[in-house]
Amino acid sequence: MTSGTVSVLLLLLSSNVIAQAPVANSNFNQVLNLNGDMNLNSFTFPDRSKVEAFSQAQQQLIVNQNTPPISGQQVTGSTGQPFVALMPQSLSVNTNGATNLVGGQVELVMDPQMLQQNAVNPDNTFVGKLSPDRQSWMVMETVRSVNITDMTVRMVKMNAIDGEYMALGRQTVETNAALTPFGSDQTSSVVIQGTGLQEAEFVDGFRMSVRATQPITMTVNVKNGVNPSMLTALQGQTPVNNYRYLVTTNLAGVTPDLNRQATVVQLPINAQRIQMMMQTMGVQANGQVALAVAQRGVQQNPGGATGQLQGVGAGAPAPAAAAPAVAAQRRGRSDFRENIARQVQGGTPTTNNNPAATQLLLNPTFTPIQANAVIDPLNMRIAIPVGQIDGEFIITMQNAGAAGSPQPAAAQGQGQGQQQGAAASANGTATAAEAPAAAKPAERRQEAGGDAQPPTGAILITMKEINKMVELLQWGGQAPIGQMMTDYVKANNGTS
Ligand SMILES: *[C@@H]1O[C@H](CO)[C@@H](O)[C@H](O)[C@H]1NC(C)=O
Ligand SMILES: CC(=O)N[C@H]1CO[C@H](CO)[C@@H](O)[C@@H]1O
Repeated sequence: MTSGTVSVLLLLLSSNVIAQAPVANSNFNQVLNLNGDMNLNSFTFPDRSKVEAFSQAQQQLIVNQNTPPISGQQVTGSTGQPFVALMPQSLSVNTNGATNLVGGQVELVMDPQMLQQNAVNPDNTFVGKLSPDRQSWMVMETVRSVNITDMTVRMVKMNAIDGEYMALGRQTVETNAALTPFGSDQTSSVVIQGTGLQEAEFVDGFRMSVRATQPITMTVNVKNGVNPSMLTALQGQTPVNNYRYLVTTNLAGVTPDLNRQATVVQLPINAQRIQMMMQTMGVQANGQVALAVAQRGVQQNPGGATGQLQGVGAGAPAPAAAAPAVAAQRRGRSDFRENIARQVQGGTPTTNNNPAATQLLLNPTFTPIQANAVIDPLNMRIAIPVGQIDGEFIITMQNAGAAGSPQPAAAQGQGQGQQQGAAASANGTATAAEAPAAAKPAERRQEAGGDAQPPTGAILITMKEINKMVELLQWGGQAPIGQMMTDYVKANNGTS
């Protein structure tokens, strides 16, 4: 939809709104009664925002307008960005601990002028709820409802409504899933504004959540194959896929003191592929594997030119700095050694001698990321925080014995683990025969065996869980309705 269409829509709407504006029956900053008799409680406030709920218990409610504590750009839970606020003030809702609400809703009124000025398609409007740590507006797509007749947006289906809410608009051309393409050029780059937490999701569900204090330009690309020589530092872990994610930013692996940056990367899990690999590995029905994320980070400049690097993150997000960085990353592994040679000789392949460009060599091997990993079974992703996002990422897996038993993976002998992992690896990657024998000492896992804790950086996933994920996929993430009907009819001798 063009902004022209939006303005026509808005013109039509503003006349509607005036005609149909509901009458306020409640005031801000007033204690209101939520009846516990399962009849609808409906409160309309002077700005036309509305709070509704059925309740199983008698409760009290107080609603206020607030100055938003964070900007409308800081959003988590959506696929795309950027976001803008569509209300001058946020709405805070407080009850005396009501958790027994039924069909709780918060309805916010979007400012038509803010919609128009920011060229936001009304189909791209959301209610953001302030996260518990007050760092982002959380968007929940499954509990979102937009009424483009009265220009309201709602968060629905809540059992508890306490929180702070804000109407937000996403400035993307796409509605619903707004995914970023893989690529290494400017057209597929994501701009992180550098004012808080922001997210972007790529076409396969690979997701980056970045909190930065300075602007960052970022691209993500996929690279075919995982060379066995890249796996020598892994300790029995096998790559799940036969490709790597390559993340490149204009910071090019340098984290200047100016930029306090933290990132959570989320890698999608192909449940069917993992199920098949687990079967190939001989994982039993009560067995499990440890999934982890490994990174091939950027080699730190041996000369340590950090003195000059302070400027990298400063000022405007320099596309000029990003371009040579991306170009350098695009060069294949064949250029790897030449590149080193050039640097050793003191030469530099970039035009303006930008210090960032000399930081782009990746470590030869993947190493497991040592941080707390979390599995998101709903979106089928593994999430892990990283301090440095430039480089390549892969998901690894390792047989972890029977579910609930002591964790044997960490106790495995290194050589043995290496061979087992390599032999069971996905196609196109190492086989036991090809894997270089003289592996560098791998980073030791900190946890010794003895309890059912997964090693740091890994999450345990059982055969049962993977089977459930595959079944969910087959039925579109829902209860298998058709199957249930068929089974029910069969159980009733076809008479139902
Ligand atoms: C959407 O807005 C129109 C106009 O105010 C109203 O008549 C209608 O009931 C609203 N729909 C819902 C589901 O609230
Ligand atoms: C799971 C899978 O596709 N395995 C194949 C890997 O490649 C070898 C030889 O190229 C095949 O024999 C396997 O069937």
